[in-house]
Amino acid sequence: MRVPAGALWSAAVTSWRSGFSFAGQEVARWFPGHMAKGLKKMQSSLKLVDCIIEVHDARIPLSGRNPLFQETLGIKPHLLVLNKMDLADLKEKQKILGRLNKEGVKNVIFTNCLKDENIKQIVPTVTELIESGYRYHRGENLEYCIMVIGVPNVGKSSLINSLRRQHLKKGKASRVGGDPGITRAVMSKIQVCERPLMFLLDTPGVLAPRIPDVETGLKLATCGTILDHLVGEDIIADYLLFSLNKQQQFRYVEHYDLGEACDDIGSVLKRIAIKLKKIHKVKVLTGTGDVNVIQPNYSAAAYDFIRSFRNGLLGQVMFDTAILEEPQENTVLPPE
Ligand SMILES: Nc1nc2c(ncn2[C@@H]2O[C@H](COP(=O)(O)OP(=O)(O)OP(=O)(O)O)[C@@H](O)[C@H]2O)c(=O)[nH]1
Ligand SMILES: [Mg+2]
Repeated sequence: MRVPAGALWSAAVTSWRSGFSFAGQEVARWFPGHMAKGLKKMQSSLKLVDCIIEVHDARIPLSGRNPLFQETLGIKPHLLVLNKMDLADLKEKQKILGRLNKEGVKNVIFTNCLKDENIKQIVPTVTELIESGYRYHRGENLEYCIMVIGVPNVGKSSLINSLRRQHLKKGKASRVGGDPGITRAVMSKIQVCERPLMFLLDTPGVLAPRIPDVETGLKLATCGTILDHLVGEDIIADYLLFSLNKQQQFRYVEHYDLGEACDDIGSVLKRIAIKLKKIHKVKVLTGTGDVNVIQPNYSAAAYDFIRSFRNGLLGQVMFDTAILEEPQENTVLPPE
């Protein structure tokens, strides 16, 4: 389905695929079992910890968090940091906070660790949470120890580095990277603040061993929390295109100079490949022998499409809009 350039911004919602076909997708194989090991180690470090900061991606504020965190680590004060706010469409921020509040998540801060936005709110919030906790007995202990947890690649290590920049004017202490699985083990304590004296424990990203549905898995994958090849870049690219069109986020059209928005991933990748000169020779066997045919490199185009999105070049998005629109238990619906 194609939409002419002139009608781009007013494209009717009904013009797009109304749903994404998840047929043939298998969630289970996306999740490596070894993450249980990280969680065990985190549990055993828990006695050292005064508070937990859970970092999650602000583009999926209501989905994809690991329920095991709540079950196994839920006994400590908890702050949810929704990071990468620069990449998220936060028009419905109040609704998001309301939903989280209903789920019992009362302390939430939106951050951008690349630009240190809202980072200064973290230490005072955490200090207050710890000191107001009924278990809190300061005694002789003059330092706070906080564990940073979350699914892979959401910015846990970046948050630690950002706090150090803000409070200590110090450089990186924890390795950061664009792929999931950069932090491999629960690390030793890293100081992030002098007054109060605060240490953070970095941890490896841990995905839920079971996710509730394929769409949640695809949201996590599109945000870069699952290694791309486990899901398939073609599928991630298609889900991304579906989501961008559904949200009428058409920045990709301009970015790749496509002229018009389109809901068909094959055509979009073909045009991206040609635009970026990502083409390759493929041998085709014909009746008269082998012929070299020049073809668009769809994988290279999908790679660029996904990376550009993750680097914020294709605009801000909110993957959980549909969840926000679901009627709530206490919502009184108007009479028909
Ligand atoms: N746009 C944007 N990118 C961010 C932000 N915070 C972190 N990143 C990027 O996200 C990627 C992952 O950051 P990390 O800090 O390594 O994430 P992590 O959660 O420690 O990842 P693992 O150790 O693999 O679980 C890196 O490329 C960071 O530069 C942010 O606020 N905005
Ligand atoms: Mg890390």
